Amino acid sequence: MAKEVGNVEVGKLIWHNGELVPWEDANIHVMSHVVHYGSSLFEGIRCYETERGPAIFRLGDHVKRLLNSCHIYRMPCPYDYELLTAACRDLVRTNGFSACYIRPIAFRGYGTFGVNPFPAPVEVYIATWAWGQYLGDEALEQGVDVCVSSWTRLAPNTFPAMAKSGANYMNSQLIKMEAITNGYVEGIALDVQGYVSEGSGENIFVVKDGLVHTPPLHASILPGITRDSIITLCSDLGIPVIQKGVPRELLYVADEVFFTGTAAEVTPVRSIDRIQIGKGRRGPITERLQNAYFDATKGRTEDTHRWLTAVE
Ligand code: PPE
Repeated sequence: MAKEVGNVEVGKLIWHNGELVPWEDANIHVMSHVVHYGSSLFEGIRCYETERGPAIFRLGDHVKRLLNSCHIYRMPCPYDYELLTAACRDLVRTNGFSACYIRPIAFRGYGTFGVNPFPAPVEVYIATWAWGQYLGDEALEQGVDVCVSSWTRLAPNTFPAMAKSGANYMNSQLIKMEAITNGYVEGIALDVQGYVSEGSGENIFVVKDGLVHTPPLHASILPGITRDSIITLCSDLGIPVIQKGVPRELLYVADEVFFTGTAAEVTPVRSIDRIQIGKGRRGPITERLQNAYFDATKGRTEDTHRWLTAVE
C-alpha cells in the first residue's frame, strides 16, 4: 500500500545527508535554526512519465539554482552538483514513481541559539510525492480566476528574489491567503515600483497583439525554470518575447495571460479582478505553448535542448 498524507501519495523514503530514511522518521528538532528564522533554500522539480520511462525535467538547472540560492545565503552546501542530481534520480527510482514532484531542501539545523546562522549545521533532505494540478483540476483547460494582490513582492535589497528561500514564501502566503479569502485561486503581486512581478508560486506571461511579454529579472521575480523553458519554446516557434516592465493595466487589456511554474506548469488565466481576459478562456498562443511544453516534458518531441534526465 502506498503511503498517503492528506490524500497525496508520498515517497516511502526520504534522502537525508546521503542516507535514506523512512518518510515518518524524517523529523527535526523544534529548536532548529530554520524553524525560528526561516533559513531554508529549496527546489521544486517534476518527474514526468515518458515512453522511455520516468524522466526528470531540467534536473541540472534546478540543482544549479539550489546551489546558487545557498551561495547567496553563505550556506555551504555539503553536497555538490553531481551528488545531488544522482540523489534525485536514485530516490525517484527507489520510491518507484513513474511521475512525481521532487523537493530538495537545504537548511540551517539544530545546535545553536540566536540569529547568527554560521554555527548551525547544514542539513539537506530530498522528498518526493505525487502532485496533481496545482491550481485545480480544470485549470489547464478552463483557466483560473485571479486578482492583483494588495501585497507587494519583495523589495530589492531586502529578500533576494533570485534565491528560492523558505522565508520568501511568507510573502507568498500573504498573497495566496488574501486571494483565497476573496474567492480567487491565486494572486498576482506587483513589484515596489508598481509593475507586474509574479504569482505567489508562478511566473506570469501576457500576450498582446501577437507579442509575448514577461516581467524582467529586476521585477523581484524568481528566475523560473518553466519561464525559461517557455521563452526558449517561443524562440523555437518564432514568437517574440519582450522582457520589460509590465504595467498592471496591460493585464486587463491583454489577449491572453498565463502562469508558468514547475507545479502550475502552463496555466491560463481567464479573469483578473473579475475583468475578463481576452475571450475568457485559454487563448491560442497559450494552448500552443502548453502543447509544446507538455511535448517537451513528456518526451513526445525530440529533446533538442537536453531537458530530460532518464531515471532508469
Ligand atoms: N515564482 C515563484 C514565487 C515560485 O514559487 C515559483 C515556483 C516560480 C516562480 C516558478 O519557478 P519554476 O518552478 O522554476 O518555473 N514555485 C514552486 C513551489 C510551489 C509550492 O507551492 O511549493 C513550484 O512550482 O514548484
